[in-house]
Amino acid sequence: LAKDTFEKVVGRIAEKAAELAEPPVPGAPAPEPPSLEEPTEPRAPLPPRPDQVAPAVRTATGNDVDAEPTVRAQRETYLTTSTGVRLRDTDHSLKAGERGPTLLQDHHLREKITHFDHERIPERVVHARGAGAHGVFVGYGTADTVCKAAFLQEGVETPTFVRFSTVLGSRGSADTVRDTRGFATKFYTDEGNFDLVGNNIPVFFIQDGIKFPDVVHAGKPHPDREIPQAQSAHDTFWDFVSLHTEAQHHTMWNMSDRGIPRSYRTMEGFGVHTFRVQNAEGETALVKFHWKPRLGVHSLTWEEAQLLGGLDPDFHRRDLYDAIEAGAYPAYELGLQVFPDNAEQVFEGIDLLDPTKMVPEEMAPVQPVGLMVLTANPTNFFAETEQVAFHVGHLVPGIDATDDPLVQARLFSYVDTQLSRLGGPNFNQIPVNRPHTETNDMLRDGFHQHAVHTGVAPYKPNSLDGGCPFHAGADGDLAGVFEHLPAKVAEGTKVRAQPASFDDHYSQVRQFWLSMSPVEQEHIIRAYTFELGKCYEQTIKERQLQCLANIDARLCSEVATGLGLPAPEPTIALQEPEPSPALSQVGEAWPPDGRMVGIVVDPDGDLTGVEEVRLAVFGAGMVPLLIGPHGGTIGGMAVQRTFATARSVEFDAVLLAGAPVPAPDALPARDAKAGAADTAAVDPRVVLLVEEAYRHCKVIGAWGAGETVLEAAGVTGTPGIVRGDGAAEVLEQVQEQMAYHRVWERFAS
Ligand code: HDE
Repeated sequence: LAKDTFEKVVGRIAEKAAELAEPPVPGAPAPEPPSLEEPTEPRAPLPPRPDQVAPAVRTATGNDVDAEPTVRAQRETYLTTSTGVRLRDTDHSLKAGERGPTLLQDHHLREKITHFDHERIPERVVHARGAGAHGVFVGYGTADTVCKAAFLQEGVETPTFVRFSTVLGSRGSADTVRDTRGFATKFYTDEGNFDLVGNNIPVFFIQDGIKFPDVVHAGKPHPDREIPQAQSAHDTFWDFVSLHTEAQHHTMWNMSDRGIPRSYRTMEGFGVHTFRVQNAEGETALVKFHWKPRLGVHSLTWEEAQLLGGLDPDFHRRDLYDAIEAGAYPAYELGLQVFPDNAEQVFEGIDLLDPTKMVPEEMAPVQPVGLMVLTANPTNFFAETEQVAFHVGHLVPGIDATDDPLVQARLFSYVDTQLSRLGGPNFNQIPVNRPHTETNDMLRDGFHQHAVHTGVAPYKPNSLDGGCPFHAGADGDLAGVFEHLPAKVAEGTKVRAQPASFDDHYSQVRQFWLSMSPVEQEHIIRAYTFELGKCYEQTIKERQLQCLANIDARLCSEVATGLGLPAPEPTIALQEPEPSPALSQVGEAWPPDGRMVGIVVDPDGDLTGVEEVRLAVFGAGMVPLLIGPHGGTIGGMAVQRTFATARSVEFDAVLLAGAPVPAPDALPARDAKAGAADTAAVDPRVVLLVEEAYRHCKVIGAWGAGETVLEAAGVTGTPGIVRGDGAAEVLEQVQEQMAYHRVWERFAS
């Protein structure tokens, strides 16, 4: 179902792109190369490039944004003031003589500078750094038995906007830090907007929303020096999570490879909370939402993540935009875990209202209900990605929140935060936030009011505006009408307390640990050792080791050894939960779409087969990047990366074609490895590329003289090194192995 839907969506996008592309005029002269001078002839503003044409954003009244005069931007050929008066000079301020002081009456200068002074808005208090994309969601109709929401019906297509994010860092921080990732989706459904504001981790640090400022203050930089940026490897974070032990489950996920995703395209998403849904017959059920990436779940290695923080802090953004532009559309299947809506709201002993617990997929399989394909990049980052405002309370008929105390607080927080972030109560009028349905909300005035409301009676009941707007459903037809799903409220006294079922903070953490493969466990040990090693306070390290002792003795003792501290005994009886294989990322084969393959070539070497390999890589839906000693072209093929600009972290696999490139005089080659052939002459940047690709367990292929580079880098004869006589044969084997993301055996060696 997913494959068919994906192909249908992609087919339609390709048709649209073909329509937008200008047809070539037969016999037309070749276009003039662009001039290096500043253009002087007036011309209409440049339209967005075809790949930037976002799905039509309709306004609240259902019009195309382009047709709506209030939101039209920048149409005039000539420069104007913001009030539309044409200007002939924006380069010089108005002065009393050429060398004189600037005059206060220069209203163009003041307008330009004042607007600039106010260009920034407050960044999000959490999830400040993000990347967005437009998409389309197609329902399979399989959710019908539990949920009547119109967008889940079979074949219904719903435009979406997704924003992925890190949590702790500022807007300008690096993408690849160890952190939770946000995965927030706005569905512009025919019944109004539905926002699924999830994360890539299915559990949360806290069980009650009142603790949110505490966990965020602990994770953010220290208030005195404002360091460290965008990371949890510091005292305040570990102080909090070691004292507030319900955070241990989320923290374990952060310390695992899930904390450093390879790409937003290879990340799962989770609604975290349990939601209540209702079908057309009025029956209710409890569900948890899951996003499953079509390309599988895949992560960076820690060293890659650190290198990327410096080499390409925009790595995840770039990866998302490039993949969409290249037509390798990221796709995610939406799935539901379904539980009976019983009075206790407990499933097989797991309290469904406790957001620090998840339900293993082996106990409640994730049932696919639709597919989302991300098909277009934003046209303007600020207008769309920055101004998009999500809210867990944006619900549609058939979906409601539960009494999970975390979601209850979120229902308040998301509107509240937009008031200061977007400067007033009218943020739902911003194009990216507008529903694609019609609205009639009787909300009036306020900062940034764009609508020119008619009528005199924005109140109900009224007779002056003919009683408009009317209550929906008054005629008994409840289709498309939102109603809170009736649920019995627990009886009791007002208390600041939580149920005893929330008290188990360790059994699922141990389950996660036991479900990991040996390689993944090793990564977790290293992550804890690194993070605690960055703390200064001895007591914090000791306290966290105590928490680890309550999870697993080996985990605790290995981290303790790394810290040079004794491993404590557990303070609780460790349980032996069934492992959940679905939690591990290792072992499955995945489609290759959008993977990056670096091809190292030497202009003077043997280029036989390189062009065929490039085309075959492209044909397989991957991105071939030619790496040469200089830019321009080699053998008629465009060079995308030079030895100076390429670094191993960008590639999922490396191919070595032709002869090894001799080191230029300025860069002395490394000493040849003992016993190696004539390798001293290989360019050291290529040697580094191969060494790193090897260390990060990527597949490396070489043919012909390219094999000399393997020897120079000392990476001969081990798993994931493919040699062969011809380029095609090597590529085939490389592709087979790439499906598993990495050469996992190599980690163990
Ligand atoms: Fe959020 N969260 N959150 N959160 N959250 C925000 O809203 C909040 C929580 C999540 O790309 C803020 O517009 C509270 C869980 C994402 O624009 C703010 C609590 C989950 C995003 C806020 C939580 C999330 C946010 C900051 C505890 C996973 C980014 C700016 C009760 C299910 C959305 C904003 C985007 C953003 C509050 C806990 C996901 C302050 C009070 C659990 C993906 O309103």
